[in-house]
Amino acid sequence: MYHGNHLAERLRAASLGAENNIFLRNHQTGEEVSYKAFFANVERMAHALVASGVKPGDRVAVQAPKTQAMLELYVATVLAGAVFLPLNTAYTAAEITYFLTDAEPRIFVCDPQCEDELSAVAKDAGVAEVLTIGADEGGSLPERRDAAASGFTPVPRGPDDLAAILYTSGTTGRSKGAMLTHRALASNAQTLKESWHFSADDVLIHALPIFHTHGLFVATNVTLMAGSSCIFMSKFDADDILGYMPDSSVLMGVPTFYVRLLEAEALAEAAANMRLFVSGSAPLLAETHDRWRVVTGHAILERYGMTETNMNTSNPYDGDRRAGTVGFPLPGVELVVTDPATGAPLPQGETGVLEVRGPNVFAGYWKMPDKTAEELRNNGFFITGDLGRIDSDGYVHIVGRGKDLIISGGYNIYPKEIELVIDDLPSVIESAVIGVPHKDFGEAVVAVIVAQKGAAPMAEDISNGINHKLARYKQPKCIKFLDALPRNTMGKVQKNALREAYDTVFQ
Ligand code: MCA
Ligand code: AMP
Repeated sequence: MYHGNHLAERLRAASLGAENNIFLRNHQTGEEVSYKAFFANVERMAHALVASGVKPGDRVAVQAPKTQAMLELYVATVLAGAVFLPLNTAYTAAEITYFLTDAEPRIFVCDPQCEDELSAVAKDAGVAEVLTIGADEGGSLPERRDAAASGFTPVPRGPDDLAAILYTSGTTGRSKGAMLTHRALASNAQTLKESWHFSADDVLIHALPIFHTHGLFVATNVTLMAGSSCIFMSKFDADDILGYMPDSSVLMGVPTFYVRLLEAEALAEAAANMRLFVSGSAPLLAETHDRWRVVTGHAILERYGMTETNMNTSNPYDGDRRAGTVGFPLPGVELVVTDPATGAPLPQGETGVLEVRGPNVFAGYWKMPDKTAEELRNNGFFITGDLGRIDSDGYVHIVGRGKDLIISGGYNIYPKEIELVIDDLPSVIESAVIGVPHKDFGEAVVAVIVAQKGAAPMAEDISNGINHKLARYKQPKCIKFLDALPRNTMGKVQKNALREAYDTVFQ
């Protein structure tokens, strides 16, 4: 086993001696890319980054389509000792402005189609250079890669050096950059590879976006670290996935993937030879787990993670994968349940806040020492904000969220961010944003609005007013107007009452 510290070297180690094995089959182009070809491009890409002035510790920000070139950029950034900072492709220019200003990247890579608009944004944020990667694998960065020399000696990095920053929405409406070290990412990928029995024989169906932990670190790092192959799809498509299943072994997805796949008649036959189905990022309904088992004979393996911690718990590979639970703490991860008021550990079986400690935990929030101190204890435990309990068999159950968070189709949405934008509209006095059950997305966003007297805006006016400020997936799928928001005696908006009132709007 390879025990180096450098994430890029760890990701390459398994394929050394087996360089002609296929790393990636590109759904768009049909091309098969060997490990040798992939890492040759990574090395050239690293030269191109250095030629652009990227130095160790510099951030490389990217909002680009899911492509092989973007994966190369990820590994090349880490190889060059820099810090990879991927951004959701749904973010608007207004949202990108915040990230670039906060993270101060050396370069920003975007879709050529957005180059004009985003170059102006990047310039205002003080970014030195803007490069592009397009959905067709072209763009100015791939051009520079192809012109660069081959071979690249990894820039030495220690286990505590940063490999990536991933922004995660915040309760105050301001996103926080989670600083992820070489140790955190490499150790978690190694643990998952072993826990889920990944090997060079595996073929993973990769249909998740690569700007979040699930698609980038869980799916991609584990594939690379095991020397496995992946079928690289630009986005989720149920029919395409069913078509690939007979020649694949593993699928990783958010619960919406499984809900949608269950609608297909061909599922049972397609899934017959699969080895493993993994779900995470949001709660998988026990009903979905049970139906999947009945139709395919497979028990979906549910696991639990966060941007700040990578993966914390997993149902067992061998053993009972229990519906409605997220399994056991992964090897090396400690998980305790604490009293939300005092922070003291609670007796086994009681419900409280989940806290985790281990090599997987992040190094803190970028440029936010106060936030870091609030959530990361001196003793190394990270306060997740999730509410849970451990049952008598040791299985962890997530029973709710202490934080005011909506998870829609695996994307996290903080109501405060939406409320701030809606409240800013001239016709609005105040708003409350809630998540309610949705068959496809698990939860979906509803905005409840109190309008100015006499203004009487329509739902359409609100949608038009926020359209350019918020990514589409964050925008309310239902808008309701009230004369006043329900409040308790302390004056606090009673979101529970609103959730109850609008519980069935999508049914
Ligand atoms: C798309 N739309 C959504 C979502 N996705 N609305 C709410 N929630 C969503 N998740 C909207 C679009 O803006 C668009 O709206 C309409 O739905 C159709 O868009 P389309 O792109 O066609 O959607 P889709 O392809 O059907 O996408 C649904 C999806 C996708 C496949 C569920 O959202 C997805 O891949 N989700 C995975 C997210 C993920 O990777 N999360 C991991 C985070 P309009 O028509 O109005 O324009 S990492 C994490 O959470 C932790 C660490 C962990 O444990 O993994
Ligand atoms: P993120 O902001 O992407 O880091 O989302 C992390 C959050 O997703 C966690 O704090 C949980 O609330 C939620 N989450 C991830 N996996 C699961 C799961 N299997 N079950 C329930 N919630 C989950």
